[in-house]
Amino acid sequence: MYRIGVDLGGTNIAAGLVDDNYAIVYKKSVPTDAATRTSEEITAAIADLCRDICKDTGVDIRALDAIGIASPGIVNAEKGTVEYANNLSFRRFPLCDLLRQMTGVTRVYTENDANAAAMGEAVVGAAKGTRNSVMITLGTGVGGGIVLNGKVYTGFNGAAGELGHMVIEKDGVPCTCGRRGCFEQYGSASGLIRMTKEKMAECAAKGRDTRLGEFLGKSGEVNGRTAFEAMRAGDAAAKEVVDRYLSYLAAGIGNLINIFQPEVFSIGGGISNEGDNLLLPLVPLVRKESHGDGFVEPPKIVIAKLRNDAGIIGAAYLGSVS
Ligand code: BMX
Ligand code: ZN
Repeated sequence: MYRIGVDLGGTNIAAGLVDDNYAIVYKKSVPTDAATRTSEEITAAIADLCRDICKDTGVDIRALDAIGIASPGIVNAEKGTVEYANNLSFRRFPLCDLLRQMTGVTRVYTENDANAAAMGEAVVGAAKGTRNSVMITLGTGVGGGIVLNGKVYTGFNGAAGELGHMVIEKDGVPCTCGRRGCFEQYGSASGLIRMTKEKMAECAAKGRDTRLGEFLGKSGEVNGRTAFEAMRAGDAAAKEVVDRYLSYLAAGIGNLINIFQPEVFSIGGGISNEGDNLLLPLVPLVRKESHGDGFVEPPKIVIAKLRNDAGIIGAAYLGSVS
């Protein structure tokens, strides 16, 4: 039996044909074109992608057990709607109903992207075998997913688990959500990029030498790797950026550990590609921020396992529990 899991992002729509063991047997992606497409057009693109995947693999679309979609924003899984996703201009959008009509597949489910990723990690990834886990994704934003007793915790209205929007710096940097000082503004790749640029400007103003400018991306832009790479090359200013970033990450993760004490706390998203370079300095900082450290067994803090596939696998899993 096959399901299709769809990871709907602001830039790309990635989808995979997933088997009973939650392995992706075939994967394909298309651009989202979020800026120029309406919600209906994006849904039609998802339907086309599902049809393409079935055609390429010789699977009859009507024989699919389910389609699951991981979407950014506030998702109401019960209603099958995306209530609000600013980067996709979805507003109270009946995504599942429309996709049912467009594909003829009756079992269509949706969940927040990071919630789905957390579920994917819990089923076959870094938190496999546990009942209680928390995941954050360090990408454009900070996504969050809480798995309690084997189920994603969504709150009574579907809007829970927005872990990126807890304030860790009162009156800090304005966030797209309307608050100030959200974890997302400090823990995301975008936050790290902002801190890197600030440090470069500070060095330029003070006439201080830094090698940060030598580690830009292909397009000549600062990216999430710039500070880490310059630090590894021995640059002191870059180390200050990474240390500052890690201290914010530790504060945010420490808050979450104090609330949830999950068996596994996993970290995904672009920045998690740093692997041990991120984890080894981060874990002791988090321990210092964790209540009762030294007296209780600490949660395992790990890099997420499924990489970019977590959303697809978690979305496909939605169909088997609903
Ligand atoms: C934002 C929020 C979350 C999402 C997170 C990660 C929207 C549209 N998105 O905090 O729902 O999980 O970003 O998103 O409100 P990413 O773009 O970093 O993957
Ligand atoms: Zn916010």
